[in-house]
Amino acid sequence: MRDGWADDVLLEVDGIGFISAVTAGISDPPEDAERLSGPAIPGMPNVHSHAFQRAMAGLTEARGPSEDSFWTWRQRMYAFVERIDPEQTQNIAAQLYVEMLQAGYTTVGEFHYLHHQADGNPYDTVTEMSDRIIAAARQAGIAITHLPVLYACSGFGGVAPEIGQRRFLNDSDSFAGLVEDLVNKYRGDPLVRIGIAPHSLRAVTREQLLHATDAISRHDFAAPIHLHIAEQTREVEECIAWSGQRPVEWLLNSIDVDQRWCLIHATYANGAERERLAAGDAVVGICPTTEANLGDGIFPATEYLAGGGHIGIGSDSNVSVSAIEELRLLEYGQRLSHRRRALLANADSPSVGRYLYDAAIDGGARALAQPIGGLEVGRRADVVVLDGETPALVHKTGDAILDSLVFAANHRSIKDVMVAGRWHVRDGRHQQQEAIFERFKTTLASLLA
Ligand code: NGQ
Ligand code: ZN
Repeated sequence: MRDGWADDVLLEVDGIGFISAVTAGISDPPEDAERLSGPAIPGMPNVHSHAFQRAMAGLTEARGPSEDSFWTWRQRMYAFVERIDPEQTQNIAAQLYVEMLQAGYTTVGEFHYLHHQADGNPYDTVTEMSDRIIAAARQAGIAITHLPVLYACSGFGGVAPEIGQRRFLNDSDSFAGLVEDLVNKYRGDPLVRIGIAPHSLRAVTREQLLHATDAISRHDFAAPIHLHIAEQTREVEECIAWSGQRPVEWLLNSIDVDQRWCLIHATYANGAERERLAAGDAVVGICPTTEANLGDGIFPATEYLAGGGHIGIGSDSNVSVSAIEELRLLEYGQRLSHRRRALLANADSPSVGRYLYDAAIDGGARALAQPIGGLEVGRRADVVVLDGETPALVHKTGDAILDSLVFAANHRSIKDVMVAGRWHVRDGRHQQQEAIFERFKTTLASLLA
C-alpha cells in the first residue's frame, strides 16, 4: 500500500498469520497459491466502539419532551444500560463484530465501561463483562484492543458519580486489579491487546488518571491509552470554569501525552491545541457518524491534517457500522463547513480516498498498538478484498478504486475479509453469521420487550 498499487502480487503468509513476502509482477504464480477475486487493501482499524450501544441503534431518533441533545441521548443510553446482562452483551457484541468484518474493519478498539451488575456490585469474576466482549471478538474472528474504562466521577474536579453510572465505577485500586487480571488472562492471545481508557476528564481526577496509566504501564509500557475529550461545548465550558484551561490544553499541560495516547473526538480543539497535538505523536480518534448523530460538531480535520496530525476512525455508538461511511462523512463535513472540495488530501496524495484510507490505517495501527497498518512484510495479514465487478468499482484502477470505494460504493463492494491469514468473510458472508444472528435476535427481543 505505502508503495501504491501493484498488479499480479503474490502475498505470502506465515504460520502465525503474518505477511512474510510481498512480490509484485508474478505472472506465473505457484500452483497452491490462492487467487484473490478483486483488488486487495489492508483491513481498517476501528479505534472506538461501545459494543452494547449497537442494540439501541435507531431507538433514540424520535423527539423527547425537552430539547434533544447529546445529554438527553445519554440519559436514554443510561436507561438502556440498566437492562443488559453478560450473555446479552456477548450476543450483541458478536453480531456487531460480524458486521464490522463485513464492513472492512479487522481490528476493533473496544472502549469498555459496562463493568458491573445492574445494582453496581462487581460480578463474582470482575472481568466478566470484559471476558464476554473478548469472547465475542473471538467468535467473530476480529482482532481486539480491549480498553477497560476507569470511570470514577461525574464532572470535572472529582464530582461524585450519578446513580445511572453505577455499573461503570471503579476506584484506582479496583481498576488496577481489573487491568492486572485482564493482562494476565489474555497475554497469550496475539489477537487481543489490553490497554486502558480513562473515560474523560469529567470522569477521572488527575491523580486517578496517573494511577490508571501506572496500572497498565507496570505490565505493558507501550499499551494504548484512550480517552474522550472536548466533544461538546458544555464540556469545554465546564473545564474552563474548573481549571481555567480548555480540555485538550489541560491534558497537554498536565500529562505526558505520547504515542500511546488516542484522544477520542477532540471536536473542540482550537488552533493552538491542534498545533500542539499535531506536533506530537498522539492520535485523534474521529467518529464522524456518531458525532453527527449526537450533534457534537465538526472536527477541523483539514487544518489538523495539514499540520501533520495523526487520525484514526471509530464507529463509537455503532449507529453506523461502515468504514466507508465514516471516511466519506469525514470529508463531507469538511466540504460542508469550508464550501470547498477535496480537502483531506495533499500534493503527495491528491486522491482523497487514498489519503484518508492511508491516514486512518496508520493512525489506527498506532492507536490500537497492533502489528497492522499495511500489506507489508512483518505486518499481520489483515486483508480486505473488494469486488471489482460492482457498478461503483468496475474498470476503476489505482487510487480511483479507493475514491470510488469511499464516495460511490457501499459495503456490498467488500467481498472477502481475512484476519491474521484466516478468511472470516467470503463473498460478503461471515462464516458464522446465521448462528450469531439468531442469538442477537433473541437478545433484542428480550431487551425490547
Ligand atoms: C459514552 N459516548 O461513553 O458512551 C459516551 C457518552 C459521556 C460518546 N461520547 C457518555 N460519544 O461522554 O459522558
Ligand atoms: Zn465514545
